[in-house]
Amino acid sequence: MAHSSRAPSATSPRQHQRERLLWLYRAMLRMRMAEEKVAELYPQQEMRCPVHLHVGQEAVSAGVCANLTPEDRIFGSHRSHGPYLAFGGNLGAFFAELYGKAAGCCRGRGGSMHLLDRPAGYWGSSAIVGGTIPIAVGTALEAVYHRKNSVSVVFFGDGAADEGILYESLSYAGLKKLPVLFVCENNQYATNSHQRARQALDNISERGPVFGVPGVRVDGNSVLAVYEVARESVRRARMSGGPTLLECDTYRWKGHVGPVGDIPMGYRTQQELDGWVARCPLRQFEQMVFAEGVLKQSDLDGVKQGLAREIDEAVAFAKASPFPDPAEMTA
Ligand SMILES: Cc1ncc(C[n+]2csc(CCOP(=O)(O)OP(=O)(O)O)c2C)c(N)n1
Ligand SMILES: [Mg+2]
Repeated sequence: MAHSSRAPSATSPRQHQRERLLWLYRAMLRMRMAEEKVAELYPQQEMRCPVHLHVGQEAVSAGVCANLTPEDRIFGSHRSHGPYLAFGGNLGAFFAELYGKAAGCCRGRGGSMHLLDRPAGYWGSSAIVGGTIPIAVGTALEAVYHRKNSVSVVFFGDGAADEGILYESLSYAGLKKLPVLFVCENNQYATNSHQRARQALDNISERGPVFGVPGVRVDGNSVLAVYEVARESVRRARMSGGPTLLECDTYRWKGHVGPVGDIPMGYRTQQELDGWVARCPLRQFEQMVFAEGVLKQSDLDGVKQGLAREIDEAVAFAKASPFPDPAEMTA
């Protein structure tokens, strides 16, 4: 848990619960608002990298990352803003990277699909589907070898479950009982292709146990459900109990790539999208905390106002920042 704090240091269980809930809400809203800002500004054509937005999928990154510490290592994919923004990612470095500026987390050379910021716990992302999965396993092996208390967490899509590298990685991690958390964000689609058109069975989580890796399937739109299963998995990994494969059912609201929706393309229906929008992870969370009386509207409004300021400042910083010096092209 990084962006605003480490684990809450509250005194009473209720206070502890309140701080935890506020952290989860802030993490989800930070992703949602930052990506909505990307979508708003993208048509200005100043961000020149492709963007794969994960609006609708925020509960996965938030619920998992709430269990991590700065010693852990996070890896992402082409749809990679979530874990960066949920954990240690700096908003100024994030926007500057999307604008290709020298102040970006990769000095403007990576763009949206190649975020990397080790001080922020983000050890890399890649446009090669499944590409970071074996790297996460390698870093977990290194952690064991050097007796570090680090867990490696890799986020990937259901499309990466079409790649052989996932199974090689599960096999080795299961054999060596490595501290890895494999997090599959199953949003049902790989570009425009439904999981049913690509895989005989809807059973990604069940593919872990054949390699000695426990598999858990969870409602990926419930931040608390994700938080609970990730907590147990991370705890086990830290105690040398080995890896876990989490399959989180969720849904992307925007098109595969770019800032807008894609229903007119015809590969999915408005009705299907509407069904998932009704299960918005943020809205579900708000309904739950109000019903239980743990947080009030004013608590959440305060978070929202603070983030709006933070995002505006980050965008202004990114726009005003210089481009990298061409003389450093090969540095
Ligand atoms: C090895 C490889 N094969 C194909 C592609 C083209 N490609 C880019 S994104 C994508 C779909 C990935 O789907 P999924 O893993 O489910 O992630 P999502 O986009 O749904 O988050 C594909 C096939 C690629 N980048 N790398
Ligand atoms: Mg997918």
